[in-house]
Amino acid sequence: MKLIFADASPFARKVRVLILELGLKDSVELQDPGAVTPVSNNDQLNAINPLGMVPALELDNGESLYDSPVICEYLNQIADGPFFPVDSMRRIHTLGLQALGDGILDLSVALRYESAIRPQELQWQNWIDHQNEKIERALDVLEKRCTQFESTPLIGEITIACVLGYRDFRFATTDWRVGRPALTQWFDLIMQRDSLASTIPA
Ligand SMILES: N[C@@H](CCC(=O)N[C@@H](CS)C(=O)NCC(=O)O)C(=O)O
Repeated sequence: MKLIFADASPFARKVRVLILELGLKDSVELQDPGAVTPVSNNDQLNAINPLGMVPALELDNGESLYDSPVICEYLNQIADGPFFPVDSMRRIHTLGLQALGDGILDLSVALRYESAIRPQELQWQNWIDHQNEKIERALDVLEKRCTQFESTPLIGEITIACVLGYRDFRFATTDWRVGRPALTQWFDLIMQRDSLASTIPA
């Protein structure tokens, strides 16, 4: 299998963390296709994911899988892993937590493109403010919910760790830890896992 990824992508990090957690490191070749942005074109990536986004997984039979929740669930399935429980409500809860985390990432990545790529004269402060408010609200929900997170992480917890890592990486000036002591404590603990510690974006 081949994972098309970017070092800075928090969605790709989620998949890389799962690869390590599931002991699949030797079964997945990692390939960085170079710059991936909404305004770049990468024929090799487009052939695997028509949406032109990372991560994308190319299977040995030529089939491609995207996006990160689908890839993670596939890897968990082939390795018979514990990250997507079958028990119905635990499964729904962890998928919900993953959705919340992916939502924060979608907003954060869009804001990153807005500030790093979009020409300054086209940037829209009202839009930026509203995306930031959504993120702050979602982080407040995580502060309340984190005391009930699974003690052995499922896909939801892995996603949230990647969310907070991405906030540190790209948005360090608005520190998410301020006013969120429980989430800070939870993050310090989960970051002791090798899979997360060895994939910190830099
Ligand atoms: N829903 C997708 C989101 C992936 C995504 O947004 N990836 C970004 C990099 S972090 C990307 O490829 N952006 C290029 C683009 O928007 O065209 C997933 O979970 O994999």
